Amino acid sequence: MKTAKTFSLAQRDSKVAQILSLEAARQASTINLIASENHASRAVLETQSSVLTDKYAEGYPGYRYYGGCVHIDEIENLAIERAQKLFKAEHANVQAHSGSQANMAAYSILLEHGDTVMGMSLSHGGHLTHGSEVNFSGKWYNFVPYGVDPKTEMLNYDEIERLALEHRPKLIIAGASSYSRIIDFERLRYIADKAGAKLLVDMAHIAGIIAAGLHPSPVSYAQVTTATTQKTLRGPRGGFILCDKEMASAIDAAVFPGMQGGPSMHIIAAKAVCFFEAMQPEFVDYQKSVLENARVLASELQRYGMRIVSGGTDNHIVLVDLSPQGINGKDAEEALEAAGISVNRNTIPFDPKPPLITSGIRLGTPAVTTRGFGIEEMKRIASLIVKVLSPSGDKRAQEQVHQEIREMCQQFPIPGLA
Ligand code: DSN
Repeated sequence: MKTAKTFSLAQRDSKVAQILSLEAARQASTINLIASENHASRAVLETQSSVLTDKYAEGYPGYRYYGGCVHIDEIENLAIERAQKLFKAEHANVQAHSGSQANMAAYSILLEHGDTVMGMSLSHGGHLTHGSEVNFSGKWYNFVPYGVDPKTEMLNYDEIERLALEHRPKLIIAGASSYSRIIDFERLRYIADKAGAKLLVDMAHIAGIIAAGLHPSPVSYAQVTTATTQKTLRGPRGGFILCDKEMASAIDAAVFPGMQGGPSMHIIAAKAVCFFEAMQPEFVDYQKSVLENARVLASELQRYGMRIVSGGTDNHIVLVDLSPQGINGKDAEEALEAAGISVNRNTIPFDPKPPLITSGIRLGTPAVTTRGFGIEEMKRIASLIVKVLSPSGDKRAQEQVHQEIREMCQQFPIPGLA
């Protein structure tokens, strides 16, 4: 039997190669304002497609159920050490395949099925795994949702405290997918302690901002912190968990063998690269620009008469209420997509419209900032969004905007693809 012949992707599977090149072209010519997305560096992309794809490594560094793990141990230890250093955590688990699985693992050691938990309502900005009834979290645990204040559209900590003292949850989970304000983790820990609950923080969206020291860190307040690496942290798609030493072995056992089998070592290696990149001084500059770009986008849209939920932003997210414009989130998402601007429809707090329609759109600045967009580009994007969503925003306007977007995109190539 001869050794398997080596083919490039294009030679081996032209169909997949063609779809990948179409997606690369789409990304290159589209302005990506999806708040949970980013453009990973070439180093991260390269690591993900490395030889580590081939390796099984059930277990943890120093005790594996497979031979040949010497370099695997080195890479996982590196990822762990870097995560611990970056977030000043006593312990890191870098094997969780995703943020949802990181949350599932954390719940599994903090809760029994049927226990009461408080989490931010999905319709107010929380995450699917924070108690949505269509998710395992809402099915297995008794979630009491908390939301934002109807007037300020910000978290009302007095109300959260009142609910916690009334319902006495075993756990409070904090963190959000479409909340644009600073989260007061110190206050939440105070509330959790007063109610006899533990605090779990899911910092997935803001992990990069926290790593850069531009948002308070939950790590010293939460008993367990979960996150993903692909959002503001700009790494591969995956999860990780931080906790104190005393919870380390329980968390590790909850991930493997509790929930997962073999770890994705190519992704763990890419997480190590991502943590390294996040330790560099330029990463702090990048996060400063992410925040500045979001503030400029929000204030420019306001200047054009759009309503920003909570009146502004402290992070990378800008949540726009389109009700005054008389357009729904679904139609806005589709019109912007046709003009080369990628966003997602999003419920706004107290939204009268269903989740597939919504009254709002969520915008985010991590991906465009990675491309090098600054204040001037954000002002231009705001004006183009307004043009597409205005009553005169017909197909012709969409095409004019698309042309401008293509030109802007050419000036700012995606670093990982360039
Ligand atoms: N669904 C993701 C988001 O877009 O925020 C979070 O997992």
